[in-house]
Amino acid sequence: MTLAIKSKLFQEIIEGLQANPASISPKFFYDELGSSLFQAITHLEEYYPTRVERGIMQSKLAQITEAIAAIDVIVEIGAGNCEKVRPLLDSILPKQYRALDISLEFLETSLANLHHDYPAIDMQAIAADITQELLFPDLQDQKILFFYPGSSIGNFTPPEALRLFSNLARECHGSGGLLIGVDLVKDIQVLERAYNDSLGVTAAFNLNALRHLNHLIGSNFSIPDWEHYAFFNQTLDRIEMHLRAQSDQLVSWPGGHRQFHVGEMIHTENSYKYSKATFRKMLQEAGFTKVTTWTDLESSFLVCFAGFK
Ligand code: AVI
Repeated sequence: MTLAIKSKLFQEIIEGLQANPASISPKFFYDELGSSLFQAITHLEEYYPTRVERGIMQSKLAQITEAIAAIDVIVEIGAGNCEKVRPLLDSILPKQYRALDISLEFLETSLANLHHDYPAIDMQAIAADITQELLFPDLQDQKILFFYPGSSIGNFTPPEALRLFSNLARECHGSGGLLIGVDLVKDIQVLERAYNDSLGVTAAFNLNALRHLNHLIGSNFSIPDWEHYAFFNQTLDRIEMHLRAQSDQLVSWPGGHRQFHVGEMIHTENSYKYSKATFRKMLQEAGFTKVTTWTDLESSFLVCFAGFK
Protein backbone atom coordinates (compact mmCIF):
# COMPACT_ATOMS: atom_id res chain seq x y z
CA MET A 1 0.00 0.00 0.00
CA THR A 2 1.42 3.42 -0.92
CA LEU A 3 1.87 6.13 1.70
CA ALA A 4 -0.80 8.31 0.02
CA ILE A 5 -3.40 5.49 0.14
CA LYS A 6 -2.46 4.75 3.77
CA SER A 7 -2.94 8.34 4.84
CA LYS A 8 -6.28 8.56 2.97
CA LEU A 9 -7.50 5.41 4.73
CA PHE A 10 -6.26 6.77 8.07
CA GLN A 11 -8.20 9.99 7.51
CA GLU A 12 -11.35 8.09 6.48
CA ILE A 13 -11.17 5.91 9.60
CA ILE A 14 -10.65 8.87 11.96
CA GLU A 15 -13.54 10.79 10.38
CA GLY A 16 -15.79 7.77 10.96
CA LEU A 17 -14.66 7.37 14.57
CA GLN A 18 -15.24 11.05 15.29
CA ALA A 19 -18.68 11.16 13.64
CA ASN A 20 -21.96 11.09 15.56
CA PRO A 21 -22.92 8.30 15.57
CA ALA A 22 -19.50 6.77 14.97
CA SER A 23 -19.05 4.49 11.99
CA ILE A 24 -16.50 2.16 10.45
CA SER A 25 -16.80 1.34 6.73
CA PRO A 26 -17.54 -2.35 6.10
CA LYS A 27 -14.50 -2.46 3.85
CA PHE A 28 -12.43 -2.60 7.06
CA PHE A 29 -13.86 -6.04 7.88
CA TYR A 30 -11.67 -7.59 5.25
CA ASP A 31 -8.13 -8.06 6.48
CA GLU A 32 -6.84 -11.61 6.16
CA LEU A 33 -8.64 -12.84 9.28
CA GLY A 34 -11.82 -10.96 8.37
CA SER A 35 -11.85 -12.52 4.89
CA SER A 36 -11.50 -15.97 6.48
CA LEU A 37 -14.27 -15.20 8.97
CA PHE A 38 -16.52 -14.16 6.10
CA GLN A 39 -15.74 -17.46 4.35
CA ALA A 40 -16.77 -19.22 7.57
CA ILE A 41 -20.05 -17.24 7.65
CA THR A 42 -20.92 -18.52 4.18
CA HIS A 43 -20.82 -22.10 5.56
CA LEU A 44 -23.25 -21.37 8.41
CA GLU A 45 -26.69 -22.93 8.37
CA GLU A 46 -28.29 -19.59 9.32
CA TYR A 47 -26.53 -17.62 6.55
CA TYR A 48 -28.65 -18.72 3.57
CA PRO A 49 -27.61 -16.20 0.81
CA THR A 50 -24.43 -17.99 -0.38
CA ARG A 51 -26.10 -21.40 -0.37
CA VAL A 52 -29.28 -20.26 -2.11
CA GLU A 53 -27.40 -18.26 -4.74
CA ARG A 54 -25.19 -21.28 -5.48
CA GLY A 55 -28.34 -23.40 -5.89
CA ILE A 56 -29.82 -20.93 -8.40
CA MET A 57 -26.54 -20.72 -10.31
CA GLN A 58 -26.37 -24.52 -10.52
CA SER A 59 -29.99 -25.23 -11.40
CA LYS A 60 -30.35 -22.37 -13.90
CA LEU A 61 -26.85 -22.42 -15.39
CA ALA A 62 -28.02 -23.40 -18.90
CA GLN A 63 -30.55 -20.53 -19.02
CA ILE A 64 -28.07 -18.06 -17.54
CA THR A 65 -25.41 -19.04 -20.07
CA GLU A 66 -27.91 -18.64 -22.91
CA ALA A 67 -28.94 -15.18 -21.71
CA ILE A 68 -25.31 -14.03 -21.46
CA ALA A 69 -24.35 -15.45 -24.92
CA ALA A 70 -20.76 -14.92 -26.13
CA ILE A 71 -18.40 -12.74 -24.11
CA ASP A 72 -14.60 -12.27 -24.08
CA VAL A 73 -13.82 -11.41 -20.50
CA ILE A 74 -15.34 -11.97 -17.08
CA VAL A 75 -14.61 -9.22 -14.56
CA GLU A 76 -15.60 -10.39 -11.11
CA ILE A 77 -16.28 -7.69 -8.53
CA GLY A 78 -15.43 -8.59 -4.93
CA ALA A 79 -14.02 -11.92 -6.10
CA GLY A 80 -12.90 -13.12 -2.61
CA ASN A 81 -12.06 -16.81 -2.86
CA CYS A 82 -12.68 -16.85 -6.67
CA GLU A 83 -14.83 -19.98 -6.28
CA LYS A 84 -18.20 -18.68 -7.47
CA VAL A 85 -17.00 -18.08 -11.01
CA ARG A 86 -16.05 -21.71 -11.70
CA PRO A 87 -19.40 -22.81 -13.25
CA LEU A 88 -19.31 -19.74 -15.52
CA LEU A 89 -15.75 -20.44 -16.63
CA ASP A 90 -16.86 -23.97 -17.53
CA SER A 91 -19.97 -22.92 -19.43
CA ILE A 92 -18.83 -19.66 -21.07
CA LEU A 93 -15.12 -20.33 -21.66
CA PRO A 94 -13.97 -16.68 -21.65
CA LYS A 95 -10.51 -15.73 -22.89
CA GLN A 96 -9.82 -13.64 -19.81
CA TYR A 97 -10.81 -13.47 -16.16
CA ARG A 98 -10.13 -10.45 -13.96
CA ALA A 99 -10.70 -10.69 -10.23
CA LEU A 100 -11.23 -7.43 -8.34
CA ASP A 101 -11.18 -7.17 -4.57
CA ILE A 102 -10.20 -4.83 -1.77
CA SER A 103 -7.73 -7.29 -0.17
CA LEU A 104 -5.03 -8.36 -2.62
CA GLU A 105 -3.32 -10.79 -0.20
CA PHE A 106 -6.30 -13.13 -0.05
CA LEU A 107 -7.18 -12.61 -3.72
CA GLU A 108 -3.78 -13.61 -5.11
CA THR A 109 -3.79 -16.96 -3.31
CA SER A 110 -7.37 -17.63 -4.46
CA LEU A 111 -6.53 -16.72 -8.05
CA ALA A 112 -3.46 -18.96 -8.10
CA ASN A 113 -5.66 -21.92 -7.09
CA LEU A 114 -8.17 -21.09 -9.81
CA HIS A 115 -5.53 -20.62 -12.49
CA HIS A 116 -4.12 -24.02 -11.68
CA ASP A 117 -7.45 -25.55 -12.78
CA TYR A 118 -7.97 -23.24 -15.80
CA PRO A 119 -4.48 -22.71 -17.25
CA ALA A 120 -5.83 -21.66 -20.68
CA ILE A 121 -7.66 -18.61 -19.31
CA ASP A 122 -5.63 -15.44 -18.89
CA MET A 123 -6.11 -14.31 -15.27
CA GLN A 124 -5.33 -11.15 -13.35
CA ALA A 125 -5.88 -10.12 -9.70
CA ILE A 126 -6.57 -6.41 -9.19
CA ALA A 127 -6.85 -4.54 -5.89
CA ALA A 128 -9.82 -2.22 -6.33
CA ASP A 129 -11.98 -0.08 -4.10
CA ILE A 130 -15.34 -0.33 -5.84
CA THR A 131 -16.72 2.62 -3.95
CA GLN A 132 -14.55 4.56 -6.45
CA GLU A 133 -15.24 4.76 -10.21
CA LEU A 134 -14.14 1.69 -12.19
CA LEU A 135 -12.53 2.21 -15.60
CA PHE A 136 -11.45 -0.46 -18.09
CA PRO A 137 -10.00 1.43 -21.08
CA ASP A 138 -8.03 -1.62 -22.28
CA LEU A 139 -11.23 -3.66 -22.51
CA GLN A 140 -13.07 -1.17 -24.72
CA ASP A 141 -13.28 -3.54 -27.70
CA GLN A 142 -14.07 -6.63 -25.64
CA LYS A 143 -17.43 -8.02 -24.64
CA ILE A 144 -17.35 -7.84 -20.86
CA LEU A 145 -19.43 -9.81 -18.40
CA PHE A 146 -19.31 -8.10 -15.02
CA PHE A 147 -19.98 -10.75 -12.39
CA TYR A 148 -21.04 -9.52 -8.97
CA PRO A 149 -22.34 -12.44 -6.91
CA GLY A 150 -22.86 -12.77 -3.18
CA SER A 151 -25.32 -9.91 -2.64
CA SER A 152 -22.49 -7.54 -1.75
CA ILE A 153 -24.44 -4.88 -3.63
CA GLY A 154 -26.62 -4.85 -0.51
CA ASN A 155 -23.70 -3.29 1.39
CA PHE A 156 -24.12 -0.10 -0.66
CA THR A 157 -26.95 2.37 -0.22
CA PRO A 158 -29.45 2.29 -3.13
CA PRO A 159 -28.04 5.56 -4.65
CA GLU A 160 -24.49 4.14 -4.42
CA ALA A 161 -25.68 0.90 -6.04
CA LEU A 162 -27.31 2.86 -8.86
CA ARG A 163 -24.07 4.80 -9.40
CA LEU A 164 -22.09 1.55 -9.63
CA PHE A 165 -24.61 0.04 -12.09
CA SER A 166 -24.42 3.17 -14.28
CA ASN A 167 -20.62 2.94 -14.20
CA LEU A 168 -20.72 -0.73 -15.25
CA ALA A 169 -23.41 -0.19 -17.93
CA ARG A 170 -21.25 2.55 -19.44
CA GLU A 171 -18.13 0.33 -19.42
CA CYS A 172 -20.10 -2.37 -21.30
CA HIS A 173 -20.41 -0.12 -24.40
CA GLY A 174 -23.71 -1.74 -25.43
CA SER A 175 -22.67 -5.40 -25.24
CA GLY A 176 -22.07 -8.04 -22.57
CA GLY A 177 -23.65 -7.06 -19.27
CA LEU A 178 -23.85 -7.65 -15.55
CA LEU A 179 -24.66 -10.93 -13.78
CA ILE A 180 -25.51 -10.11 -10.20
CA GLY A 181 -26.95 -11.79 -7.11
CA VAL A 182 -29.05 -9.91 -4.58
CA ASP A 183 -30.81 -10.86 -1.37
CA LEU A 184 -34.58 -10.30 -1.22
CA VAL A 185 -36.80 -8.97 1.58
CA LYS A 186 -38.26 -11.84 3.59
CA ASP A 187 -39.43 -12.97 7.01
CA ILE A 188 -37.70 -10.81 9.63
CA GLN A 189 -36.73 -13.80 11.80
CA VAL A 190 -34.94 -15.51 8.91
CA LEU A 191 -33.10 -12.26 8.15
CA GLU A 192 -32.06 -11.56 11.73
CA ARG A 193 -30.93 -15.15 12.35
CA ALA A 194 -28.59 -14.90 9.34
CA TYR A 195 -26.74 -12.03 11.08
CA ASN A 196 -26.90 -13.43 14.63
CA ASP A 197 -25.65 -16.97 14.17
CA SER A 198 -25.46 -19.35 17.11
CA LEU A 199 -21.71 -19.99 16.78
CA GLY A 200 -20.95 -16.28 17.05
CA VAL A 201 -18.99 -16.17 13.78
CA THR A 202 -20.79 -13.01 12.60
CA ALA A 203 -20.06 -11.43 15.98
CA ALA A 204 -16.35 -12.27 15.56
CA PHE A 205 -16.43 -10.91 11.99
CA ASN A 206 -17.94 -7.65 13.24
CA LEU A 207 -15.57 -7.31 16.23
CA ASN A 208 -12.57 -8.07 14.04
CA ALA A 209 -13.05 -4.63 12.45
CA LEU A 210 -11.75 -3.16 15.74
CA ARG A 211 -8.72 -5.45 15.71
CA HIS A 212 -8.06 -4.46 12.10
CA LEU A 213 -8.34 -0.77 12.98
CA ASN A 214 -5.90 -1.20 15.90
CA HIS A 215 -3.45 -2.60 13.37
CA LEU A 216 -4.12 0.05 10.69
CA ILE A 217 -4.15 3.24 12.76
CA GLY A 218 -2.58 2.18 16.06
CA SER A 219 -5.81 2.62 18.06
CA ASN A 220 -6.31 0.79 21.36
CA PHE A 221 -9.82 -0.65 21.07
CA SER A 222 -10.26 -3.31 23.74
CA ILE A 223 -12.29 -5.99 21.93
CA PRO A 224 -13.90 -7.56 25.07
CA ASP A 225 -15.42 -4.14 25.85
CA TRP A 226 -17.61 -4.27 22.69
CA GLU A 227 -20.47 -6.46 21.58
CA HIS A 228 -22.05 -7.36 18.26
CA TYR A 229 -25.55 -6.01 17.56
CA ALA A 230 -27.51 -6.70 14.37
CA PHE A 231 -31.18 -6.15 13.50
CA PHE A 232 -33.47 -5.64 10.50
CA ASN A 233 -34.54 -2.04 9.99
CA GLN A 234 -38.01 -2.46 8.46
CA THR A 235 -38.31 1.18 7.43
CA LEU A 236 -35.16 1.08 5.32
CA ASP A 237 -35.27 -2.63 4.36
CA ARG A 238 -31.77 -3.30 5.64
CA ILE A 239 -29.92 -5.34 8.20
CA GLU A 240 -27.84 -2.98 10.31
CA MET A 241 -24.72 -4.17 12.11
CA HIS A 242 -23.30 -2.18 14.99
CA LEU A 243 -20.69 -2.57 17.73
CA ARG A 244 -22.02 -1.56 21.14
CA ALA A 245 -19.79 -0.34 23.98
CA GLN A 246 -20.16 -2.49 27.08
CA SER A 247 -18.53 0.09 29.37
CA ASP A 248 -17.48 3.74 29.40
CA GLN A 249 -14.08 3.90 27.73
CA LEU A 250 -11.55 6.18 26.14
CA VAL A 251 -10.23 4.98 22.79
CA SER A 252 -7.00 6.60 21.60
CA TRP A 253 -4.93 6.61 18.43
CA PRO A 254 -1.86 8.62 17.42
CA GLY A 255 -3.04 12.22 17.34
CA GLY A 256 -6.56 11.71 18.73
CA HIS A 257 -9.04 9.99 21.00
CA ARG A 258 -12.75 9.57 21.66
CA GLN A 259 -14.72 8.87 24.78
CA PHE A 260 -17.40 6.20 24.26
CA HIS A 261 -20.17 5.73 26.82
CA VAL A 262 -21.74 2.42 27.75
CA GLY A 263 -24.39 1.49 25.18
CA GLU A 264 -22.96 3.83 22.52
CA MET A 265 -22.73 2.26 19.09
CA ILE A 266 -20.43 2.23 16.10
CA HIS A 267 -22.31 1.52 12.87
CA THR A 268 -20.31 -1.00 10.84
CA GLU A 269 -22.54 -2.28 8.03
CA ASN A 270 -25.84 -2.07 6.19
CA SER A 271 -27.08 -4.98 4.17
CA TYR A 272 -30.01 -3.84 2.01
CA LYS A 273 -32.64 -6.34 0.96
CA TYR A 274 -34.63 -5.68 -2.23
CA SER A 275 -37.85 -6.66 -3.96
CA LYS A 276 -37.49 -8.08 -7.47
CA ALA A 277 -39.38 -5.15 -9.00
CA THR A 278 -37.26 -2.47 -7.29
CA PHE A 279 -34.01 -4.14 -8.23
CA ARG A 280 -35.03 -4.60 -11.88
CA LYS A 281 -36.04 -0.94 -12.05
CA MET A 282 -32.64 0.18 -10.71
CA LEU A 283 -30.79 -1.85 -13.35
CA GLN A 284 -32.95 -0.34 -16.08
CA GLU A 285 -32.48 3.14 -14.71
CA ALA A 286 -28.71 2.58 -14.88
CA GLY A 287 -28.89 1.98 -18.65
CA PHE A 288 -29.30 -1.78 -19.05
CA THR A 289 -32.13 -2.39 -21.52
CA LYS A 290 -32.81 -6.10 -20.96
CA VAL A 291 -33.06 -7.70 -17.51
CA THR A 292 -33.61 -11.44 -17.00
CA THR A 293 -34.09 -12.84 -13.50
CA TRP A 294 -33.98 -16.23 -11.77
CA THR A 295 -34.93 -17.09 -8.23
CA ASP A 296 -35.22 -20.10 -5.89
CA LEU A 297 -38.54 -21.80 -5.05
CA GLU A 298 -39.04 -19.66 -1.94
CA SER A 299 -38.14 -16.40 -3.71
CA SER A 300 -35.45 -15.87 -1.14
CA PHE A 301 -32.65 -14.66 -3.43
CA LEU A 302 -32.46 -13.19 -6.93
CA VAL A 303 -29.92 -13.68 -9.73
CA CYS A 304 -30.19 -11.12 -12.57
CA PHE A 305 -28.55 -10.74 -15.94
CA ALA A 306 -28.72 -7.11 -17.03
CA GLY A 307 -27.73 -6.70 -20.66
CA PHE A 308 -28.76 -4.94 -23.84
CA LYS A 309 -31.46 -5.71 -26.46
C1 AVI B 1 -20.53 -9.41 1.96
N1 AVI B 1 -21.92 -9.17 2.32
C2 AVI B 1 -22.82 -9.49 1.21
C3 AVI B 1 -22.35 -9.79 3.57
C4 AVI B 1 -23.82 -9.42 3.86
O1 AVI B 1 -24.61 -10.34 4.07
O2 AVI B 1 -24.15 -8.23 3.83
C5 AVI B 1 -21.47 -9.36 4.73
C6 AVI B 1 -21.94 -9.94 6.02
N2 AVI B 1 -22.13 -9.26 7.11
C7 AVI B 1 -22.52 -10.07 8.08
N3 AVI B 1 -22.64 -11.29 7.58
C8 AVI B 1 -22.26 -11.24 6.30
